[in-house]
Amino acid sequence: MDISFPTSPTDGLTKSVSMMQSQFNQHQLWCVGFAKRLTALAEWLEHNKLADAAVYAEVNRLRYQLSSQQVMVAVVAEFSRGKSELINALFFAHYGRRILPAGAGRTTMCPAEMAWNPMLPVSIRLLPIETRKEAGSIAHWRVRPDAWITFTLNPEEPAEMAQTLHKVSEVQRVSVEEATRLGFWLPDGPNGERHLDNPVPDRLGQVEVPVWRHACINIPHPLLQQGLVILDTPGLNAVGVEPDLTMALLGQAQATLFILGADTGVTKSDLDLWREHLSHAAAAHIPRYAILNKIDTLWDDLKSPAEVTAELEKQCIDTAQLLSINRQSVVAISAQKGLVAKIQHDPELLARSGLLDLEAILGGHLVRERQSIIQQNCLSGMTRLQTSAARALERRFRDTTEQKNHIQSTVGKSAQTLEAMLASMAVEKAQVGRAGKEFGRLEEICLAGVNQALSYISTPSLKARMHAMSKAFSDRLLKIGLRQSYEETFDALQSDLHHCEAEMARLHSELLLTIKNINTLHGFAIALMSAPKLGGFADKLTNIRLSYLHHLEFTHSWRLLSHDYSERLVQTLCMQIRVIFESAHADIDTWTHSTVQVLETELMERKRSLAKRMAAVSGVQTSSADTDAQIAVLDAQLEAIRAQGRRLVALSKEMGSDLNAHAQQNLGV
Ligand SMILES: Nc1nc2c(ncn2[C@@H]2O[C@H](COP(=O)(O)OP(=O)(O)OP(=O)(O)O)[C@@H](O)[C@H]2O)c(=O)[nH]1
Ligand SMILES: [Mg+2]
Repeated sequence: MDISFPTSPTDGLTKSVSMMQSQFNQHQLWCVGFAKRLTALAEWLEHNKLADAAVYAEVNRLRYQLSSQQVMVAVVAEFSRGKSELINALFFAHYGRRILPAGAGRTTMCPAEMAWNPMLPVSIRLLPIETRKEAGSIAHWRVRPDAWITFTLNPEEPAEMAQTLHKVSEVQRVSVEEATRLGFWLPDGPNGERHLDNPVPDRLGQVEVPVWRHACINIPHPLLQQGLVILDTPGLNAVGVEPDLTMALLGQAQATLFILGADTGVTKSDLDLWREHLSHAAAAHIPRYAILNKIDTLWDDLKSPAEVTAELEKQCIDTAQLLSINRQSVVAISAQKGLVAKIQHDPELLARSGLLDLEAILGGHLVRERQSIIQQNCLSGMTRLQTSAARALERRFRDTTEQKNHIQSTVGKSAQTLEAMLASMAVEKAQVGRAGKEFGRLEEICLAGVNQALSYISTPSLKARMHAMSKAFSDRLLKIGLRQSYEETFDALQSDLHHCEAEMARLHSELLLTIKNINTLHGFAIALMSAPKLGGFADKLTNIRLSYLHHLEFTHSWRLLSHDYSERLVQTLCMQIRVIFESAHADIDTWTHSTVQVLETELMERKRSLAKRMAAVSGVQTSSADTDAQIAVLDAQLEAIRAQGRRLVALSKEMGSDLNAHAQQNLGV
């Protein structure tokens, strides 16, 4: 993959590869190495006829995982703390100027995601604010390209590009009625008092609202190219902030940077924001860094450097204490000086800005995060591939050995004996036929059990639960009892997952017992995969449950009085729950598919082996020279299978996993 910087007018700086990029590059190397080994394994499986449709599907899934894993970093803060400036300094200094608008007062008016998708033009896509009048969360609008307005960007013309990106700051004046329809005006309190968070109308009774609801900036950058997605957010305490943004996007982020001003310290509104969006249990699972920005405001020529450093350190310690995080998670920087230093190629100022420390932390974190996601997913997929290949090799080895034993047993046998052998094989054939029927029944049991398990997490059941919750959000006057409905729905969802897993475990025990009988009675060696575990999905559900809880607290309940707000909130919530249930469904489908495939392959291979043995006995020449030749061919085949086994062991080691000892022993390697 090409990881050079995009061409820009300040190429000098772009050549000084930052620490963050070099860490990402290391990870990229790891991914490339892993992808190469995956290709080697896939080719080897194909060459040795060990690949079937399930193997191809698994290989493609792993390739997709390697290429598409995104890591989202959300930059969150009150307005004017320097979020956009920090993004400029971290990612866009090589354009030689400020690219995202950053200025005093409220600047960024809509959440802006920066990512790189080579299939799309370099552009900014904007979702008009009017879409808030219609139902649908941002996730819903994402798949409606016609609703977005696209402006192309020219990376060769940074000034022009910056001007187009100013759109994220655009505002318009609308009547209070229109602002209410758009969700920027909260209803009056029960006694007619105006809500304090509402904007102040001008002389014409109009208020300012953003022009755009969401921005997606598609821009080439080495880090974005490698799956990093940066989310710039408007000051979060604003009225009308999308629940989609706060919940879904922050929930998706793998790291959050919470920006504070060293000039102001941690203010009450910073603390409110932290408590509301970032301190709850679900958010605490995501690495959070507090970035003490604008440290240049503490640089004071009248103080000694030691005094300035001590003052800064005290601020970092205080910040860590106030936010209840480690001191190591607080990073002091000056985004603005970092940007200037990069543009003016001033290494001293760059070091003083603290930006390099932040890049190092961020790079290291992202690499670890991305690598762990990939390792978890890819290594387990790789193990599945190796296990299925080993199983196929074992089967071949067993059949060839049996064939050889049969031929050896024909040596010097009379015609009557050979006939008797054929007769016994005919009996075996009938037996295999009967086993085939049992396999059919086994498949039926399997599919019926799976259907039963899936009924707990199926779309109709989920829809009914979601409907009940949506109703609770929209119906209740002053939302009394909403919390109870919310808890009840989540309890029910957890119990659905639990019942589904329990049914799969029951099915697994039943199948295991039947398979054991078939193995003993008909001489098969079928191995059943362990039942799918849904604990990971239950954990995700718990995280979602926790992350929305604070919306239901009394202090926030006034927001829920706005019908549009609560509708968007519940839509986002439902969408996240649906994703979990669909993933659980997909896992069970994969398990079912593989189980049925194992049964069918076992039966087919057994029939094939029996046919070969019958052919060998019927065509046997009593001359020992012919028998010797047949045995020599089979010996060569056995050696070839052993060699394949050794190669598989070696490939597994290269992949960082070991083929299980049982398979190695069976293959004699
Ligand atoms: N002195 C100093 N000023 C900074 C620094 N970082 C940002 N600023 C200034 O602070 C102001 C606000 O910066 P922005 O990047 O627009 O802040 P923001 O958090 O994105 O604000 P919103 O978009 O309104 O939510 C701008 O004038 C920046 O130039 C810094 O490190 N030092
Ligand atoms: Mg901004």
